[in-house]
Amino acid sequence: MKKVITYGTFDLFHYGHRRLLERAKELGDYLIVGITADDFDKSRGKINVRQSLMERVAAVKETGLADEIVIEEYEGQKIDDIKRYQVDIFTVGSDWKGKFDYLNEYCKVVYLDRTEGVSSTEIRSESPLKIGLVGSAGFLDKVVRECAYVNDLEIEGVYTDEGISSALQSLPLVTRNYRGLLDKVDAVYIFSYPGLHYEEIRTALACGKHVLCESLFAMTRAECEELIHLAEEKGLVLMSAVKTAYSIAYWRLILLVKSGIIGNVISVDSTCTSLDEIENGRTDYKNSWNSITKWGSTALLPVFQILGTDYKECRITSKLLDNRYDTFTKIDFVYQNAVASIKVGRGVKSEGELIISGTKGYIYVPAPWWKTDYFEVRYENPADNRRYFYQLEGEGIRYEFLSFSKAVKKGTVMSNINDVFNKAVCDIVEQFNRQENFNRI
Ligand code: C2G
Repeated sequence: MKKVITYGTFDLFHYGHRRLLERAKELGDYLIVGITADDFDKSRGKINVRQSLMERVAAVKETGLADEIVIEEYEGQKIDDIKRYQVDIFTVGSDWKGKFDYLNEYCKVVYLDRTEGVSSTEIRSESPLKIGLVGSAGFLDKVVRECAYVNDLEIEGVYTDEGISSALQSLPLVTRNYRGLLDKVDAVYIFSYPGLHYEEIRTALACGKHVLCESLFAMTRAECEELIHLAEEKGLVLMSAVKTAYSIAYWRLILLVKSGIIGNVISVDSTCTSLDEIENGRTDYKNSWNSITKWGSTALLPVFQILGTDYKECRITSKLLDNRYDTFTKIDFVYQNAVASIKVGRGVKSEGELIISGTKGYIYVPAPWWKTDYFEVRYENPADNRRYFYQLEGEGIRYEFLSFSKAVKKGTVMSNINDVFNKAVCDIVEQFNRQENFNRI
């Protein structure tokens, strides 16, 4: 019996895939199809896969062409499979010509002509989500570059009153007229100063546009709840853009903690600092970010996602430049069975690490933890320590936009950040602004 093996993602199964499998089948008597696992695709840069592994397996199964299906999970698995299943022929489309010649050492390698005129990427991009960028040009320049990796969205324009870079200049629409931008797009990404978010979100939702907004939605819990309710009422997606939440390493860390790998969590300590110039020399929220608004959401992410938001006590201590601009803030939380502490600062430099302490061990994430691709699970016996590494491209921005575009397409907010978190962050900023539970140093 002549055994043939081929591999693929097979996302949004189409006739190019079918033709490949049909011709692969004709090469022998028994066809094994290897389908890539989600993580394996992500690790090799295929982040836009729309369907789950099980959906893709079902699509291949329905063809009736595969005698056996295996899941491809790691680099080099092809050699293991060829040996394990005693394969005679490895085949793949001609777009891979030359890439698998090394397999000639183990079996015959056949490249089959790729079917022109169809691809999963083209199918995904058939109705791209049109996005408008709002706010600070410097960061938005990075966003334009990151969005190039996300198939099914297009950046239609930018609304900013700052000088803009060539990347932004090349967009179809560059305007100082917010409504003018909203008329051209399906959704907006807001990275303006925090004091502008509430109005910009409310206007966008009122115009029927989905919103991805950096950090916090509003300066008070009530305003945040009003925006969330408005989005629900209009069937729109309002999503928080704390890019750390979309990085694979961070998300795997949260899942490991919840699995009990370090026992019960007793303490979460996170630090985020950056020595920055005060924008425009002004300290009001409509012209600059202070420490609590720039770093608060990120630093609070592991605290609220691990320990929740039902803390019993919260103590805010800040070093203030004027009545509102904090150059450094420390917040201490007391929960029923745990404590937490965050330190954020735009005028102070510290070690930006995250430490999650548990009854069996602890997790250590080195600085800058908020864009890490690596963390350690450490125990009393160092021999038991485990290290985790997950490739992170672009600090998580492209994964954040991918999650946003998927949420809009599916009409459900599948964000890694829920509204309980969003409200709790606004609540903390409100307490800071009212100087409630507050110390000044
Ligand atoms: N294919 C094709 N014609 C198309 C699209 C895809 O012949 N229009 C072939 C590809 O060459 C591949 C198979 O169909 O052999 C599956 O394609 P994809 O799902 O895009 O996955 P890909 O990553 O290209 O698969 O490690 C090997 C790779 O996994 C090959």
